[in-house]
Amino acid sequence: MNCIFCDIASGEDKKNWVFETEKCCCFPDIDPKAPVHLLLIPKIHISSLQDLKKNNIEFINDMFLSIPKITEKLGIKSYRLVANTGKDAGQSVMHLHFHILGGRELGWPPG
Ligand code: DGP
Repeated sequence: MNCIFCDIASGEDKKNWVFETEKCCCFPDIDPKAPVHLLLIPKIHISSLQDLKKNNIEFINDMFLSIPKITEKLGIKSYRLVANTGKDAGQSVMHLHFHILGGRELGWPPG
């Protein structure tokens, strides 16, 4: 399967990574929408939140537990977590990812 985030998660080039565990990794978005714009992904292929199963939930647990560690490490006190799910919601990479956005005031509701 050809998946850009699986390629990244393989860890061949970790120089931009800001955080990792055995199950997930976090790195800057290539097209940042805020001063801080990170992507947090599982190290296995899960297409989207719609693809969550009991047998992959440990990856999601690990991702959620990583979030406060990442934001603390980067000194971000306010941030937004986004998981675009499906084409109409703006998901362009079909490998589950959380956007972590911060470093400026974020409007609500999002577009
Ligand atoms: P989404 O539209 O929610 O599926 O977000 C996908 C994000 O992934 C988008 O903000 C751009 C980012 N992205 C796509 N390809 C790459 C890549 O090769 N490296 C990095 N760092 N980010 C990427």
